[in-house]
Amino acid sequence: MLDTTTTLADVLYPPIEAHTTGMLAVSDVHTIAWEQSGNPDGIPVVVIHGGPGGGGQPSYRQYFDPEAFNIVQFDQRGCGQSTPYAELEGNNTHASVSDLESLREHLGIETWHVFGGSWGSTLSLIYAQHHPQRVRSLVLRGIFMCRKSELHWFYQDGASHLFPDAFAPYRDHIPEAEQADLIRAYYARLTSDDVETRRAAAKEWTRWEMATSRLFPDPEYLDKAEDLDFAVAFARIECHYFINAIFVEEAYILNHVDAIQHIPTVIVQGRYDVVCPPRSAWELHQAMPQSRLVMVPDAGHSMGEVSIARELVAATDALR
Ligand code: STX
Repeated sequence: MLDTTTTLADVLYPPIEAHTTGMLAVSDVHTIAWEQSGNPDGIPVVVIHGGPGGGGQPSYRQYFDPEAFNIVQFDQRGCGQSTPYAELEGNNTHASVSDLESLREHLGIETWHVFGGSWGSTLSLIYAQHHPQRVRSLVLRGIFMCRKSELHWFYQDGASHLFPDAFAPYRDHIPEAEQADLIRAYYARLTSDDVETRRAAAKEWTRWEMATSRLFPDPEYLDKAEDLDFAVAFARIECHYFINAIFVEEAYILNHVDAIQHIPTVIVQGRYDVVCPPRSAWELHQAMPQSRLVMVPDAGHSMGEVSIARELVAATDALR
């Protein structure tokens, strides 16, 4: 039965502060912001945020027992507190994999658990495929392998059938002549020299994603799109990665799954996730028969949904 009385606070650990923060220069251009919270001597876990371009959040700390874990978070290139803001140069999947290694070494961590949802699942998987010996386990949510079919589903024709009302302003921001390839049309605007053009496009792009992230859309969540500082980085970086097919071959993750077969993996997937529909989680699980797939019957895409959060906490508790 649908549980409407349990709140997020009931299933998460209490809010905590970071005990250490820093900035790490990772290239001539980019510096990434990082933090540690929880127990400095605890079991290391790194949180890989979504988007790309979404940035870390204080609430992500609450998915881990703070007595047990040394919780590491960082903002990927160009977003959150990382600098320069919304920069696309030198911003790609391979750079993010390399940044994870730079940060791990900087913090003196040998191996860590890797926790990521949505784009965070994409990057977690590709990181593990490049550095399997560094990954103790994977806890993944809302699987996104960023194949053409997944991008077409969400940004062009698919999710639009379920959320036609939210899709209309996203589509109609683009003149009809360009609507056949919305990612391309948005890319042109998000990389325009005109700041107002960039901001207007970022707002519509981000609204579409926020409006569709939960089984029961949350108006507070939609406000994220009104925060144009967030939206510009989020939309620009996402669109840049997608127009470049995340800088890897099509179906890279499935084609390289053998490298990570030995890594204990839990997949938490919302049944009604329309941003990253369950087919990808299912295909990953089929390709990794030893993974555990938890299909959450009453949730969409967001880790802020109670039943998703409950399963994520159960998964990290089991690592202690
Ligand atoms: N992008 C999905 C994704 O990674 C296709 C994502 N969607 N929303 C987010 O991430 C935030 C929660 C980081 C805003």
